[in-house]
Amino acid sequence: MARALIFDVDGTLAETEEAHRAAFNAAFEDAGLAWHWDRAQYEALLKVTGGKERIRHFVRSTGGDPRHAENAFIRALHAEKTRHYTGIVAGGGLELRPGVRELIDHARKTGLRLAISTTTTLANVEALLGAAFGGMDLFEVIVAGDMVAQKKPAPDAYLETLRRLDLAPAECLALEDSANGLRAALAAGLDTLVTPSVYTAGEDFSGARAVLPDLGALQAVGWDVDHPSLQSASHRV
Ligand code: XBP
Ligand code: MG
Repeated sequence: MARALIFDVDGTLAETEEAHRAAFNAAFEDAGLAWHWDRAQYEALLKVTGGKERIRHFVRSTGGDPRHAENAFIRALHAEKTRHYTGIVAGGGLELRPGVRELIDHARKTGLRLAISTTTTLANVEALLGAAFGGMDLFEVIVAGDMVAQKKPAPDAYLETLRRLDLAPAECLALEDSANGLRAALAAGLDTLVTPSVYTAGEDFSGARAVLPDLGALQAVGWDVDHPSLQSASHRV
């Protein structure tokens, strides 16, 4: 029986990655770099989680200037990217995915605890939750970005979330959109419900408890996150 829901952010709460891509490209332009990530390139780069890690991977895999792979350079460039991204989100540039608000309302009414486990920067979570819910208070635990040693697909963020909730994996359900996120949640011992997003639709979600087009589909089972019918293959997209 689930006692807490642990949400991923990017791709799960909202389709954020086009805003991230725009923010990366704006930061590159500001810095006078002749880099521009198009959708196809970004889809491949998303396999590397974390914006700073993604930039470093891009520089190294394209044989770029080694100075562009140094920590201080990447940190400064990524801070500009975060400034652009939070500006887009605070300006109302994103909407929650279908069913997200309703599931969170349902959780509050039924006493299910709420947490966030994400590789994105904490300021990005703050901007999104601020725009969508007026603040971060609904979520009693938020583990984000560099708060853990290793980003997804490592289980660190989920393990830290469980530690802070003081709950066992069997008492929680993870909500994810990507194979990297699913691997992280499974490695932490969590049942995981996947709602694929625009960039992750073709990924392998083996091991997920269910794969649904979006969280609105949970309405069909009365928002019962423990409902056995969710295990049915007919729920796969
Ligand atoms: C999301 C990410 C993040 C964002 C960018 O993965 O990998 O890196 O793309 O955010 P998940 P930052 O949904 O699995 O958490 O630039 O702040 O890292
Ligand atoms: Mg995600």
